Amino acid sequence: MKLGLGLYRHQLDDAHFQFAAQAGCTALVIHLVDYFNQAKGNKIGDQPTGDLHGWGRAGDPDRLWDTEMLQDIVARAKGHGLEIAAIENFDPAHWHDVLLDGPRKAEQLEKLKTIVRNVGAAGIPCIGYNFSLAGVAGRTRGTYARGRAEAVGMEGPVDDPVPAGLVWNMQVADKLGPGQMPPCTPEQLWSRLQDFLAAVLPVAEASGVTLAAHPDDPPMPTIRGTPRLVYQPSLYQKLIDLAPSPANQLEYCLGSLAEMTEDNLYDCTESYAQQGKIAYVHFRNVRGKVPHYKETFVDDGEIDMPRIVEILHRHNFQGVLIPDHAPQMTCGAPWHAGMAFALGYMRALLQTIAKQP
Ligand SMILES: [Mn+2]
Repeated sequence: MKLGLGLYRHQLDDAHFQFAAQAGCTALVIHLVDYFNQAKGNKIGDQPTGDLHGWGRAGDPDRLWDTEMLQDIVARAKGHGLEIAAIENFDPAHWHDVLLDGPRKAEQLEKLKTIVRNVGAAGIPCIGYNFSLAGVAGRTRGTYARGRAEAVGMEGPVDDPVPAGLVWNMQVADKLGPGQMPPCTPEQLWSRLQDFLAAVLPVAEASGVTLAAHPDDPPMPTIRGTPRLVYQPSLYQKLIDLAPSPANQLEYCLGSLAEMTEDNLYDCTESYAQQGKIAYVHFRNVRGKVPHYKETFVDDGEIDMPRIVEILHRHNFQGVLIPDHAPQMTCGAPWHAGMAFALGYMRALLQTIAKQP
């Protein structure tokens, strides 16, 4: 098992690479989507939360992530002893009609194939994605964590409709509205996922890239009137069975899974680890379940984290653990302190388990 850190687009610089290396990381998971671009209600410096207008403006639909740009990041990280283990999330600008089943779907599936080929050519082995219409939306921010540390949570369902032009919680049109996102049934959304996997998985396999699915965050059956796919742990099995392929993998978010209302997290982790389907792990902790939960410090939530590490170790999991989110610590560098605390805890667990047979 490797220790890694997730970095947002604006953090892909030497100072953040050095910070990761200093905390004992050997891997990074990087975001290339700029969630904070032109965003009024989305404060930079922590994970994006936004408001009912979403996060920021999506990227340039005609500018795909090219191999040269990716190789530059790989080389700069390597200079700090870090591998790029995965890219997290596609840009809604590149795949909104894949999610919506819209008129540019065929064109955008080709774009995704090009991106996957470029990622493989740069030697990056994984892309995490979240097949979702509303995206990560409907969460609140408050002094929820230990010592009144600022963290993210949910305080009841959020069913305000999604305005037209907002997809995956980012603005893909020049302005939002008039009107709303077209309606979609759960069956239609599963069918769209199947179309995506059928088109892109063969290219991923040929490119040496795995596609790793994040569960829904927050894991409600619906958010903002749109259906969700993986809002119970057992629904991950449906996603696995939908497209048998070694490249069809999971971005295993412990926090989101623990926020779900059914199934046993430890049994599910056994099952998915045993199947070899866990690409990498979002190693974070929570208290409560949807629609009322709070993110916590990694040692302070309801998940028995050492037990999770023991299960992964027993199934010879070789991938990366990253903190995902951490509460902001009260000091001059709230994000850094929160991450350093999580990484120190994780490093201790990994050193301890490495001594087990
Ligand atoms: Mn996550």
